[in-house]
Amino acid sequence: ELRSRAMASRVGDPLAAATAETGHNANVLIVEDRRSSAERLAAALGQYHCVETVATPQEALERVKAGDYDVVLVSLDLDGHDGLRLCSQLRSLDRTRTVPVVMMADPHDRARIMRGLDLGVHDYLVRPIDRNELVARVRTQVKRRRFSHSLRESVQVSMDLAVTDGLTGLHNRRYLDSYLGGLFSEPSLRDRPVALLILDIDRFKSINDRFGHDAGDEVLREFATRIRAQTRGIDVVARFGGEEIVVVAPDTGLDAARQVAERIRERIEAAAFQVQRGTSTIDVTVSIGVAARQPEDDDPAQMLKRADLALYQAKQAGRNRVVA
Ligand code: GH3
Ligand code: MG
Ligand code: MG
Ligand code: MG
Repeated sequence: ELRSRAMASRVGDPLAAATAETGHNANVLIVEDRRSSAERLAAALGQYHCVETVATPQEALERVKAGDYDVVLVSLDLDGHDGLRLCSQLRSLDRTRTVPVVMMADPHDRARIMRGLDLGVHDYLVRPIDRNELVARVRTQVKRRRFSHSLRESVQVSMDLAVTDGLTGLHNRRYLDSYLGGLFSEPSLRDRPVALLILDIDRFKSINDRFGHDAGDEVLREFATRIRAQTRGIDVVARFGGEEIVVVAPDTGLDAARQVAERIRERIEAAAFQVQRGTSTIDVTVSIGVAARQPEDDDPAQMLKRADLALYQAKQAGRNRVVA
């Protein structure tokens, strides 16, 4: 057990506030079975963080489900285990999906690194791992995670039925409005970059007409699931209207948001939607409007308007595209 100090990680705590600023004093889990490598990583990060090391995916999952980690580093070269599978599990389990994951891989392993990024893994390090790069990348993930915590707490909305959409399980409009309001009214958040995506299924009325309203509902649920799989834990995904979904991405600029949107667009188009227990297969495409907060924005309305205009342009230009 390498964890030496019990770190306070709650927002409102002076230590946590300092951590949010510096990205230090975090809880880091290293999943690495090469002893010398694990020791080197722990020594480098141990100067700034509480570090624990485990050697197998099973142990890693147990720890992450039970504990409060800010970052998990996963070796893709575990003996007899699939590190990528662990990354995928960490990204998909409700209990763990908000924890940033960083892969560690050999340079010849580009293909698996790419697959990991596709799975939503946040970052990666190529061996031999440079000490400074290691520290910097971990710090970035810690800051991002702490920022999202403070975001949620300062906005003061809880996950309950009043703020959850019954069909998709996403946040509802009410949550979205409250969250967006917080981003603009909370002094500590006002200067942060924020991006917003509005996603609208193309020709959804004709899907309802051809396959029925229940099949349409199934498409909406799968649409929501695919969007969630392509976004980070800290992004807020909300049902905006009938078949429109909004993604709010904190600490994200316009270019990065455009890339996220393009990735989602591809994922919707790439595989047909199976509905009615696999008896119907429906090709679905989505149009996406993207906007980023601008310094002169006083409230969310302007940003929403720009995203909505971009969506309109995407529809006008022929659908199945991203406009930012
Ligand atoms: P486009 O966006 O490409 O312009 O065409 P569209 O056919 O998707 O047009 P529009 O966005 O105006 O229509 C959305 C349709 O979505 C209208 C409504 O019948 C349907 N819809 C809205 N909410 C639901 C829902 O909860 N379930 C189902 N099945 N359909 C819904
Ligand atoms: Mg619509
Ligand atoms: Mg519309
Ligand atoms: Mg539509």
